[in-house]
Amino acid sequence: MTVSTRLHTCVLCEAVCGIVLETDGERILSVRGDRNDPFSAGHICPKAAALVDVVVDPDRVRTPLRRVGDRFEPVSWDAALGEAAERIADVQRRHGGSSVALYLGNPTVHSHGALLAVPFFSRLLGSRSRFSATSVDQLPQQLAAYEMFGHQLLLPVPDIDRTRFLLVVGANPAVSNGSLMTAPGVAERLRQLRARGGRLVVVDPRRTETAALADDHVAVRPGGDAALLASMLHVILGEGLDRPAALTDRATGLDEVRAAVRPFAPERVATRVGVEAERIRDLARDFARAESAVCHARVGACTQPFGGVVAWLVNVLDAVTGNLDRPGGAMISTPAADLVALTRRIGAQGSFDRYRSRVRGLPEFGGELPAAALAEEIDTPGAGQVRALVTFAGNPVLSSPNGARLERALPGLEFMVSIDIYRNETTRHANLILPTSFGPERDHHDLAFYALAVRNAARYVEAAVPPPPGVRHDWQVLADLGLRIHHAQGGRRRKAGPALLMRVFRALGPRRTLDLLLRLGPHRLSVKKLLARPHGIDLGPLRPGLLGRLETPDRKVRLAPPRHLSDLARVLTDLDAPPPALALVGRRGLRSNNSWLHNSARLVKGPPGCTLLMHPDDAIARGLADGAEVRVRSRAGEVVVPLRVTAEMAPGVVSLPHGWGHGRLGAALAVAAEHPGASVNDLTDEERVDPLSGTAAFNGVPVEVGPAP
Ligand SMILES: Nc1nc2c(c(=O)[nH]1)N[C@H]1C(S)=C(S)[C@@H](COP(=O)(O)OP(=O)(O)OC[C@H]3O[C@@H](n4cnc5c(=O)[nH]c(N)nc54)[C@H](O)[C@@H]3O)O[C@H]1N2
Ligand SMILES: Nc1nc2c(c(=O)[nH]1)N[C@H]1C(S)=C(S)[C@@H](COP(=O)(O)OP(=O)(O)OC[C@H]3O[C@@H](n4cnc5c(=O)[nH]c(N)nc54)[C@H](O)[C@@H]3O)O[C@H]1N2
Ligand code: SF4
Ligand SMILES: [Mo]
Repeated sequence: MTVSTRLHTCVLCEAVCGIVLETDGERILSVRGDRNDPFSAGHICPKAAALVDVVVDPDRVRTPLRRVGDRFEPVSWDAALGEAAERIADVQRRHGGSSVALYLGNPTVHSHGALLAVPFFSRLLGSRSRFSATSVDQLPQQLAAYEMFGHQLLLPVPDIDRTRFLLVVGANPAVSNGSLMTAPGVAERLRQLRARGGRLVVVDPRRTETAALADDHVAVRPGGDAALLASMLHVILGEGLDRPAALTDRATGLDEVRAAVRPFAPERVATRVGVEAERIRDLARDFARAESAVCHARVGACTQPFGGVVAWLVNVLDAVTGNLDRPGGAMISTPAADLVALTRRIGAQGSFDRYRSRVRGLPEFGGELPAAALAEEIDTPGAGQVRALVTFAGNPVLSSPNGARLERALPGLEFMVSIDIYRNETTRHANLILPTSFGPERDHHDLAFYALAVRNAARYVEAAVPPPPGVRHDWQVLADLGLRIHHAQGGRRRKAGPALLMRVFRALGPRRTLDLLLRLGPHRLSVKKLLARPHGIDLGPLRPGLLGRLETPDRKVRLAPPRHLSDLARVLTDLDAPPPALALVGRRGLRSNNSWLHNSARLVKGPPGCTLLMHPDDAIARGLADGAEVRVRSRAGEVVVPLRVTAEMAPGVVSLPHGWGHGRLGAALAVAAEHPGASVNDLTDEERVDPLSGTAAFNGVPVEVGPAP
């Protein structure tokens, strides 16, 4: 056996760690961090080893499968693609284009081939019923960027390597490894921030692993962030701590913001926020007076009832303190392939509320409807009902709010096709499963996450091992299925353009397409140039540039977008709402990746990952002991899970991770079935959304907890 080493990039999270794989040509034998990658410098996390496990997993789908009764049988690609296209076109003929829904899951963003193919695929499908993980994740941040900066991908990245004050709101980078902030080895970067005299403050109802690294932990009451940020702005603008000079001629709406935050005095919000007024005042003053400061908000800030307002106020806070678009504050990356320019060219700079979902009237964003509405669009009869579904790299049964309702709805579909590497809780409902290659089996350049990196960097790696025989790349499946659907629809003239572009893309392939984008990009790179520097290249620190790239009509930052501004009224009303006895929030585990790495034996071994965390006072009040099985109930449903009693939780708040709930009949995940856990999304409520953006409000769900029956 000849063993060689191949360089690759981990595709499991946003940190894009460079990795060195040992392979015998077919299999991967080991994974380690690439110390010569200038960006990740050898860092990896425990999940990286699971790359190997997925590649060789006996449960992986390696041939197209067709469901016959409760069983799945292998079929040829030709038969599978032909049948899928015919059935989709048939449903569309009978019920209209939007009767076929599309759901794109998180790993889509980790494959440049898929990212390039998806826009053409969507157009060829021709449906307004498009959904993705965006609306269970970062949508509020994209909406704020769209409204304030004119483009949904002008997402300011915290300059964590230079800032003097990092305020983390509803994020746990020590475990998640950073999100909308590509920062390999982020825990070390946070330690360095403190080592150079900077301050780290974490706002989270749980004393998280990140809070443990911080100077201060602010145990906010779930959903109290909007009031907290508004109050900080009240103090900063009221005490003249803002730096208006930084915004003169570059922003509009400061007076509206000033007026809007006036009712949010610290004394007024303290109860709702769960923090004393004096502490809010100090936090505001410290942030404003710091040499540089930046706020990093993520999932806990977005997936809650005020996610839209929070994302907006975060940008406002950075802006009025003079920290928007300057070193140590928030800036945009300058990636090798200019994603902002590319998306603008294809008309994808963003859009909001051009139409609404049929049943509940939730707003469209960027051509998509909120995932919280998917189940009701399937199970509510009437004109425009969704009758067929295409999923790509997603597991919405476990990842969307009230996944149990979605699960009940899926069997009612006339047809479902899933493009995925596993037969899991969602794809087991499909009539056809189309498998794809996986990370190390394809070339990789992180089109999406270099655009969100805390330092400009680039790396292009070639496939390290071949995909299993007969398995195709994700972009090939999207291209072939898209073109066959177009054919089955009768080759409509209206779609001649997208069909031609898809054929050109199919012929060029992602490598040559990307090469073009790199050559046109700001660093004038190419695949060849990147391959000559296989460990990746450093393109320097973030530079100011956001203000020069604004796409608002007047090229100014819109500090007070009307819809955000008026949504503050809801925050004000909420100040007096009584808290639920227990509010459920989410978390992530270091050895877990959303719903799909639990089939890796080495990641699931050890203590159970799916436990309910509860403060000792709450446990005593309910007579519950550490380790007991407890029943958690919400409006949507109930689950039974083991309890962990810990003072890291704020009283009144319990925490359960998502992505569990395996072992369901018909799924083929043998290891995961032995460590099933329960799905928190059988408790979360599809009716709870941030009404401004339509984003799922996973956090703050009222629950009752008692002994398991
Ligand atoms: N309660 C609660 N729910 C949440 C969250 C939360 O914090 N709390 N977080 C939300 C967030 S942030 C996200 S991003 C979503 C994720 O939600 P989803 O994207 O719907 O689900 P994942 O669990 O990421 O599932 C990814 C799927 O992609 C497949 N896959 C992996 N690699 C590939 C590939 O290369 N090609 C193809 N074709 N398939 C592949 C896997 O087998 C799996 O089926 O979950 C959300 N759900
Ligand atoms: N190990 C691991 N890493 C991952 C993932 C994974 O599943 N496992 N998933 C990846 C994905 S898809 C994403 S999007 C990122 C997410 O990355 P992060 O957002 O950094 O990760 P989370 O752990 O979801 O952090 C959310 C935090 O919000 C807190 N929270 C809940 N409700 C509230 C609230 O009302 N206010 C405040 N202030 N905080 C609240 C929770 O207690 C939690 O600590 O992680 C990525 N990285
Ligand atoms: S931090 Fe993220 S990118 Fe790095 S090894 Fe872990 S999962 Fe992979
Ligand atoms: Mo996510």
